[in-house]
Amino acid sequence: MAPLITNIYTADPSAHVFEGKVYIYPSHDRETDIQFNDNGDQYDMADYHVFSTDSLDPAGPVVDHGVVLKTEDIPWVSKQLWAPDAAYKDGKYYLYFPARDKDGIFRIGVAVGDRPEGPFTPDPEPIKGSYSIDPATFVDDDGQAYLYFGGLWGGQLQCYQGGNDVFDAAWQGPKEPSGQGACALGPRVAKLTDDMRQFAHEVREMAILAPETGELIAADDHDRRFFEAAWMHKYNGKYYFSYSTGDTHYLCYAVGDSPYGPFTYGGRILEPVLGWTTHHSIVEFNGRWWLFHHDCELSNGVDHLRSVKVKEIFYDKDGKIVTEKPE
Ligand code: FUB
Repeated sequence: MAPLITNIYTADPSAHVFEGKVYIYPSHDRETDIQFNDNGDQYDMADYHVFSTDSLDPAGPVVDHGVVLKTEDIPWVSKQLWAPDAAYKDGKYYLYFPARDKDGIFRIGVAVGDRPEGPFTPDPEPIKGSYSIDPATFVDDDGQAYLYFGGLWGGQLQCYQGGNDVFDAAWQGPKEPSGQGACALGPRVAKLTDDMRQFAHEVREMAILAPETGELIAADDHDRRFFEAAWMHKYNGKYYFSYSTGDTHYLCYAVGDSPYGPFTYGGRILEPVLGWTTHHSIVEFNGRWWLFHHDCELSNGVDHLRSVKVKEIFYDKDGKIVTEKPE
């Protein structure tokens, strides 16, 4: 399958339908001479572009709306503009993005615009109480917005085992809980305030349960435990939380009855692609469901030079996500 965007390297695509078009909010990968490591330092992105298209079948053409936000414009940021997402509410568009603050700690910021393609003006401070990476927004049918986030290793989620306000620097780097009896760390969620710019309550950890036991997925279960790349969508009244398993390179999903969970592991959406990371979004467009993701084919396998792709996905009669159209 050919990349959807080829004029620049792009990754972590968050797709939304706004004004009848598909808008894509990706990371903008760039070449760097930073040494590769498992902390992800080589993912040294410095701005965001927004893309849009009218058509996914056939895919494109895709319009690049240019730079909509950059590091220099955000007072609290030092570096690493990682995977963003966007939301619409009451006539405004909101761009959520993770980045390291001046102390090297990942926080989540918000920037506001009048149009889906920006430009976006950042708030001067990150969202109070935010931490880690990969924000994903979800606006439920009743208009309530939620922000999901979290990522292990370079994403620093494992540094908050003592609570939302306690950053334990000793856990920095490619580390996570492990061993007999240890449960995987859960992704995080908070409702957003009506103005979409703050958390409406203390951040909560979500539960992803193994279907065979009803217990939390084990920390050592790297084929199924949450690593990063949170995404939420709703199908037939159920909440589908999807994510990457990181070092085992799968995209998986889990299903629940509430936006807070608990969620029960449901299966894989995408097998490993070329490149270390895998990250996605799922959106309905013209009555069909689409998986946006990335791989490193265009850069011949350079992990931090990725390209966005899209493919159709389906549901079987039990609501399981499948990649082939059911009979
Ligand atoms: O793009 C930088 C990081 O790589 C993202 O935040 C992760 O999800 C992974 O794709």
